[in-house]
Amino acid sequence: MTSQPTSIKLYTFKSPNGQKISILFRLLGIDFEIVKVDLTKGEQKTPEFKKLNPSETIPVVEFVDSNGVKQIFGESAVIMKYFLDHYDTNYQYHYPNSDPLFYEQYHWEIFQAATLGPSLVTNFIAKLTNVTGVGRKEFLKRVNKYYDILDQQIAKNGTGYIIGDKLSAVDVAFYSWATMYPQTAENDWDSVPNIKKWVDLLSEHPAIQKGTADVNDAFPDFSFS
Ligand SMILES: N[C@@H](CCC(=O)N[C@@H](CS)C(=O)NCC(=O)O)C(=O)O
Repeated sequence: MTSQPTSIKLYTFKSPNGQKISILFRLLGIDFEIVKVDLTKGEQKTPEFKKLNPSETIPVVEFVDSNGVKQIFGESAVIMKYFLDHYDTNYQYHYPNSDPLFYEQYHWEIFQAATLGPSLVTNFIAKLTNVTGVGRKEFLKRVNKYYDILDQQIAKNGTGYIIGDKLSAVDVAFYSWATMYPQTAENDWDSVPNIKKWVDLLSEHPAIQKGTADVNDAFPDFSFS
């Protein structure tokens, strides 16, 4: 078994990308400390934070690896891969490269991190800054299109999960984004019945509850609505 990292810090905010990692940590039984980065105060733009992640985004992890080397990096998909490789060595929550689902899992994880997530954020910022007209309609159209793709995938897979027949890191990647469906798609749950059923199923899981609460409890005064 690969030896494990120590002194894990998660730089995060009460937002979907932050919750993605705290949920994964809870699922894998990883001890970690939350370092709050308040995006509403621009704390992601300070010189200190930019040394950790020049992209000025959370999540970022800092830890000491099994060779005693300090590691610091961002990008939620990479953070997930690192901790799954080190803590899920018997593949309870992801698929090895010998599995037919190996590339499909990365298809969905990258679709979340590179396609659905950024579209939601762009639309959300457009809404906050009162962008109207064709631009705004286009952003919203994309958001709804990507949620529909997820809804259809859950129906097509037919097991209650996004891929395969077990809860996996793919479900974790989408969960915190999907719970914001009414605000981000500006639509009601009836439009995505398969996502709704899947959200309800995952919401019962203790690790998902705990990982969501970790981040929410750290920022009690902030709400997206
Ligand atoms: N591709 C990055 C996106 C991270 C991201 O956009 N994080 C948002 C919060 S959900 C953020 O930190 N935004 C701050 C900003 O853009 O100033 C990832 O998956 O980690």
